[in-house]
Amino acid sequence: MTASRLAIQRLDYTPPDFLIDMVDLTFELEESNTRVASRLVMKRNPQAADPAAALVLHGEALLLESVKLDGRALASHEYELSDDRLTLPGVGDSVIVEIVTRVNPLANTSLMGLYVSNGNFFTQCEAEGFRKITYYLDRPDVMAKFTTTLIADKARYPVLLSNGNRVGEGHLDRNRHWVKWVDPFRKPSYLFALVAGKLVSLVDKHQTPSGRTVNLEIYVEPGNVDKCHHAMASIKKAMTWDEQRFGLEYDLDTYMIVAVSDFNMGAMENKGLNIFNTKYVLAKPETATDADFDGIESVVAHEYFHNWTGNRVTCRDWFQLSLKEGLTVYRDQEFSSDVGSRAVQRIQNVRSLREYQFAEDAGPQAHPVRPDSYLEINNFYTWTVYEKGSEVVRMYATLLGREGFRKGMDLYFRRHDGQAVTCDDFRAAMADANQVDLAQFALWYSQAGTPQLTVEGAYDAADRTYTLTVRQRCPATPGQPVKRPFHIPLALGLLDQRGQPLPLTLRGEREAGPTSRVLEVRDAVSRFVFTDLAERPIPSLLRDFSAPVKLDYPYTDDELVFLMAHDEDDFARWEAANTYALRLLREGYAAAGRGEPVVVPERYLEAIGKLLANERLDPALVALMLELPSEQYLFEALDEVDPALLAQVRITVLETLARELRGPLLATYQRLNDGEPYRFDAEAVARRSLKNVCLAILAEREGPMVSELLVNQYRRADNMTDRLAALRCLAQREHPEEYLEDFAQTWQDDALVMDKWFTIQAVSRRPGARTRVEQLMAHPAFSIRNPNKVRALIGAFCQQNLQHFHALDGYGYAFAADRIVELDRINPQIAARLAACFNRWTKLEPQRRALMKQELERIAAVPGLSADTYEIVSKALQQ
Ligand code: B3K
Ligand code: ZN
Repeated sequence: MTASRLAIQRLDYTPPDFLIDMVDLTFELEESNTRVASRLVMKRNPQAADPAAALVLHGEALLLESVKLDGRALASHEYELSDDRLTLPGVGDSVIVEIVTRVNPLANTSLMGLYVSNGNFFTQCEAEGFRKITYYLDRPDVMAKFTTTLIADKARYPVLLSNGNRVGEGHLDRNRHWVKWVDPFRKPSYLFALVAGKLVSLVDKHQTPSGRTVNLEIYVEPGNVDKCHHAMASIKKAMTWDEQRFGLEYDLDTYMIVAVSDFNMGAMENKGLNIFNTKYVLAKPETATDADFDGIESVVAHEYFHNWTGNRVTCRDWFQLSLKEGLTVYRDQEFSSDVGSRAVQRIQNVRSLREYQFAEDAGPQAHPVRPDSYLEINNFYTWTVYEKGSEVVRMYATLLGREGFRKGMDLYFRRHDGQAVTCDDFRAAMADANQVDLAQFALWYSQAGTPQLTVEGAYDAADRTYTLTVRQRCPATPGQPVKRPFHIPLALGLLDQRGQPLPLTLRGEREAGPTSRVLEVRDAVSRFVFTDLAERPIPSLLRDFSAPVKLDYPYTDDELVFLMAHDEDDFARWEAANTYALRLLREGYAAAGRGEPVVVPERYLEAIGKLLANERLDPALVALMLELPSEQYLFEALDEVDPALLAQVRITVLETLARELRGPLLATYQRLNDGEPYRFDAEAVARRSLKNVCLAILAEREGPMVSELLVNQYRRADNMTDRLAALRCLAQREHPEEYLEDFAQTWQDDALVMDKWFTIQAVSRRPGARTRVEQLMAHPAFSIRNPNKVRALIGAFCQQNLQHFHALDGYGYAFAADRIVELDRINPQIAARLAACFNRWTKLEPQRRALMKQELERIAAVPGLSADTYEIVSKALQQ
């Protein structure tokens, strides 16, 4: 790591010394030598702390050709140049700066700034990539109007795109052409984008309620247009939803999406020109699973929603990242809930929140939703900023109600359209629009860690009252030893012994209350007394997961089964099944650790059997209730973990289900495996999900009957969801080679399908998986420079293959460390993401703990490590 790289502190924020009114950029695009000419119309910021400050521009890996100040070329002694800055002293109050730089996009493997992928040009500027294109005030609170002219070879780059509206084009010498774009909206540099290349497009139109027509264009490489229809349908759905739910319309004449196969993350919301990972655009039933289709719909919506929450109103500084990300995740989750099943959406979101965000919040990288410091901002695009951030936004909606939340949003846009603001500004809009005090609520932004609620219930028969005592505490996190109590919305219901919902009337209330309500927990210990109850009720707590907390209530097994069957809240029904399954897995793990057999209680088997038999239930919900808590979730629930034992216990439980519930599982599978041609709609997706969960459980037992089911499904499927579900199971059984080869033969030319093939092998429990992963790194479809490939093969092995990654000879850890060091030189962001597989080393049993620590130390000692990887590894070691 470069020694000059110091942590940036939130409290050090100062307004910029200069502002930029207008930027005029001209790119002469050539693969290894692109010329960038920039003309900045600037003025001093009246809010600046130092009215005589020098003009300091950010810049990295640039070759500076010339600088002019108000038309006068500067000699090299008139400015100062360092690795990451260009300093111009003695600048007046308003000034025109003209800079020419050269960059090498072909050599840019970091995929930040301007780079080449498959012969086409792309940019990625968030968070600080623009400074790799030209010298600039590369910070989100400097918002300017951009004009961009692109010049390139006509034949190689027929399509030239940038933000805003296309205002002119023409021909030039040497077979070149130019296109000029003007973006009428002020924006920070992180939202700048350009694309140039040989691309084809799918086009459509959308009519806004105010009567404007928006052109919709999706650009992909030739041959892929037939895979863009779902993405196009998703844009239109998202536009309509935002108009109806939040009264927000799109503001430019054209909305463009471009798909690229080399991309660090999912997608990027550049103004008017979103750039997407191909994974979140390209899909047809033969190549994409139902989960892929859902992912596309929600990422397309997410990026579109950023146009208001992120672009029109942006972040003052990067510590406020959750202002746009938490809010936009909340918006995309609400969209998915409204166009699909709300309960299923909620359960899936909560499941990943618990698996990944709770783990992050309990480990060495724990940070508040609004962090206080960072070495490398790209490390803070985290589960906490995104998913916990979205839970924080959701809590406003839970506390204020749907209408109150809408009032807050309206006020937020009225006050801040066109501005760069803070999380406090958002909270103030919510509070002011509803005239409520949200001061204590601010702790959700500043305190890290997952609050723990412990709830007790006491029934007083004489008094006919039921008292709930709620205690909250929050564990210490790095730099935050002591926490104050949070303001927590706790949604709940009470059921009578027959499963009927009871009216919830708090002591002092005159009228009987509703059967579900939200309590506001504000103190370390809070008590709520419900009156007029004829018998001891069964509480249904944290309905709809009303706050991102862990809740502990001493349910008996019988009560959990009761809630699974009767709760009127679908989330709570699933939660009861999930709690019961977690309980039996923990007990199984403890038993296995003592050398005793793993037992699955009869009571649980019976409850699952009943679910399977009940054809009136939503199959998607039954599928979710049937799925055991993941290995990741279980890992977090245990101490001194032996990951191999954990994985084995989970398999033993699945085998038991496969044996004891063979009849009902098979019957359900056969009922849903109806041979109907593929359809993509909610009902068909739900049926496939339950069918394939049943199949996966049945496949945990060897035997010819199940093999035949798997092979038949693999061979006969007319869609990727079913084919992949079968292949995934086949890959864990004896002799999967034939099917894996067949799959690769069929799909060798489809990069996204080959990613699935890599992952299936990377997560295999079969002996020899690790050798296979090494062999696959040499496969022609693999490239260590492509982030999707790294995630599909190396990431999947290190994060999802518990048995082999945690092998006791230390092979997996050494393999991961080698790859992290290798990747760090190619693409630091991807290296740092992979390094997260070492975060939880202190939770392991002593032998593996020592092995992992050794590898972390080895990485930390590598000279010239990027700030990205250094930050993750050093924090992991500090715990
Ligand atoms: N805003 C981008 C993420 C940028 C990540 C930079 N390292 C995508 C999104 O959240 O919509
Ligand atoms: Zn986002």
